[in-house]
Amino acid sequence: LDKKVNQNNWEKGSYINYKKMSENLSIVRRRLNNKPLTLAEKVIYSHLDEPETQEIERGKSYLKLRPDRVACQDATAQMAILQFMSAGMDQVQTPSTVHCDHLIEAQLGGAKDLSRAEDINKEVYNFLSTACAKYNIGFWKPGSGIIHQIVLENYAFPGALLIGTDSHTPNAGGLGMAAIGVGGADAVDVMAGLPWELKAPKVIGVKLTGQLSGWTAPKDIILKVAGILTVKGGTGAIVEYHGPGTESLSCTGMGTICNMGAEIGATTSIFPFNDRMYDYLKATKRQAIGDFARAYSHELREDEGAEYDQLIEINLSELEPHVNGPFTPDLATPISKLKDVAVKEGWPTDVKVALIGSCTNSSYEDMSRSASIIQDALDHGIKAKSLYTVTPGSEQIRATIARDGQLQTFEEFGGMVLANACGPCIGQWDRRDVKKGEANTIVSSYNRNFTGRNDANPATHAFVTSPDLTTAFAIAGDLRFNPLTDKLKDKDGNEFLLKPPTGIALPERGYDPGQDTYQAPPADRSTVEVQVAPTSDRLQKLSPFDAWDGKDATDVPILIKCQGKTTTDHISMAGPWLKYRGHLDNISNNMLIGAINAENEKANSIKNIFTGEFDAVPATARDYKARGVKWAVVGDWNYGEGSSREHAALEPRHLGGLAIITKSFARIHETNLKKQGMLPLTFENPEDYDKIKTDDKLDMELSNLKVGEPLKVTFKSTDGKSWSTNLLHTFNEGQLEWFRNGSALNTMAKKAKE
Ligand code: MIC
Ligand code: SF4
Repeated sequence: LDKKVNQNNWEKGSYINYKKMSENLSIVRRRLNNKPLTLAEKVIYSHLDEPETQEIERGKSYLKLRPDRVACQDATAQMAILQFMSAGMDQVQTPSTVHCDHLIEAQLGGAKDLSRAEDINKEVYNFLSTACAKYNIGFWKPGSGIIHQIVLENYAFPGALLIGTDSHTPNAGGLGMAAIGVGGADAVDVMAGLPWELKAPKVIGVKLTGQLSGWTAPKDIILKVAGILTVKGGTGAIVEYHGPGTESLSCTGMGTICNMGAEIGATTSIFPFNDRMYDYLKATKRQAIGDFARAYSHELREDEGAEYDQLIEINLSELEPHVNGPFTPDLATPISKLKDVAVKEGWPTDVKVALIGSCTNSSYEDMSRSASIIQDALDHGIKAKSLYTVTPGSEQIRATIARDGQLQTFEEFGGMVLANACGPCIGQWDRRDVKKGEANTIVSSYNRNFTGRNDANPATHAFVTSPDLTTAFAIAGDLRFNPLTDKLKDKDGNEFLLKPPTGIALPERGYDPGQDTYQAPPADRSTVEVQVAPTSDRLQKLSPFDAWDGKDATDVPILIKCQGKTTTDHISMAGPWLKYRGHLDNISNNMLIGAINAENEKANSIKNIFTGEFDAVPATARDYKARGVKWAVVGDWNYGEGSSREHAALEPRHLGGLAIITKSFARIHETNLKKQGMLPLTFENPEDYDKIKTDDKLDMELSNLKVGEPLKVTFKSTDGKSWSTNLLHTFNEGQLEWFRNGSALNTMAKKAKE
């Protein structure tokens, strides 16, 4: 393990440290009396900052870790880098990359959309590219592809620990890496050389037996798991796949499964190192890494007898294709039941648009399987009934399918090949085929389907499934279609059954790298200037938040009591708002505009307790702020589900919020709130949620806020009555400092001065 093997082909001198990892593991093993370990534990514990002294208890201890890398995408990198700049360092302390993928809107197709985006986002791209050059960060230009594909193709390696400012960072688990989604402030810590903190995850085992065949794809494994565990079932846990069934999955297929583990709230998902990963490393010009991983392979899988906190078994030979949705990714329906369920539920059955690609499903295998289904349809003289779009995951995939013919097949079918970017997945979609408010159905191979996400139309019923089924729906144009049993009519009216998809995992002639889209940091970085114009409406330098005044809080109004699902898309919508991701004050105008007010069941309409008038959420918050009144939000289960965007925490902080009180939180959002000096609190008795009236005011004994102890609060109603209850929190001592100092960043600055 003494060899010097580079982490990737782009950076010199960032070596894979299996030796250190193995030494750390021996220390931990000794301390845990040689208890058999899961793979997830091995990867995490081998990255401990202080393996000798760190307390280690699954689900309890806060671990201080040393990630190997950091990856950021353009929509979250802006805020991360703005925060890093305030740390005053001259370069990042951990190898980092930035990827331009979220800001490209789908309108006319790949090349045109890309050049339009380059024009519209010029200021932001300039900022990111100069900041990367200045601080020694690898920069992937717009057009290079989606962060998670670029990471899998270039940076992921077995046994590594990566944090990324995007919730689907776990995609790299397909290459045996623990890749974890975080908010920008967490990334800043690691870029600044501080250890990164994570509550020691529990481990959910998913044992795969049997083998996939026919219409069933890797995606169906995670669609099924999402149905079992639900959107909050993975919270605080790493999902670890194992068993003989893992051997038959392609590396990119395993990536798909790990990617969508974000939808069940899992910290990350991971597969053991196997030959399929080796083949993928080799195909992506990293055979030396594959060989090195083979030398360390005994630590790249679970120990015999390792124990899981929960175990799920799936027999792949019996697994049916699934379709999940609408509006939530855990509503799983097997294809054999879909027709009945759709009719019973009254879902629109016309499939208006079918979209394949995204970070979840845009591998060479995905593309060739879909192309094989389409070829079958074309051979029968029929084309797409639905609109059909393709987002290749990377420039390398695009160039390879252009060379190998799949791209032409998509176009012949009537498909539109969009830029190598997120596009419609994040609402960067100039959709024109239906009017706002019109109920309709779209099907995609993406991972998320929250209300209004793709096209900002709350009446759109979005379903997620494999690219194979998405393509089959495009051919039939109908959600009731089951390609396993239902016949189609060819151009002469003769019936035929589509052949099950076929496709190869890795291109036989190797990948075509396509255009060069990488910008390495220059040798001389000292003269690079990073520019943020004071007049910009897209970028704004940050000013530090105020520290806590040391007093208990009294008469805190409830800005909004949110009803039902409140995802990060409800708290800080993406799509049209992505353009303000670098400007805190401007983006704050979208704060909670999608959340449903429990008082009137409306979005973006809340009562101002001072004026009695109903107004928009951001406007009301700004009014309270102007009056010097701090406010709280009340929420339901799994508040902040979805994205890693820290804007969902920065905005309430910026507009004068103090506490967010919910039945439970999604992990990344809870940490984001703490980092920005907010108080994420949960009900000791979830039923308390029902007792709260929207015009109640709260008193909170903040001076009694202590680690591991509940916080006493009193709710006072307008009729003079009051009741007290306990709220729980997960702050540790260091995190309480963030609250007291006003934010984690203030704490870092304070420490730097000491
Ligand atoms: C998403 O899929 O919701 C996003 C857009 O990729 C987000 C990141 C963001 O909001 O910028 C995520 O998943 O973290
Ligand atoms: Fe982009 Fe969609 Fe993947 Fe998020 S889920 S990174 S928006 S492709």
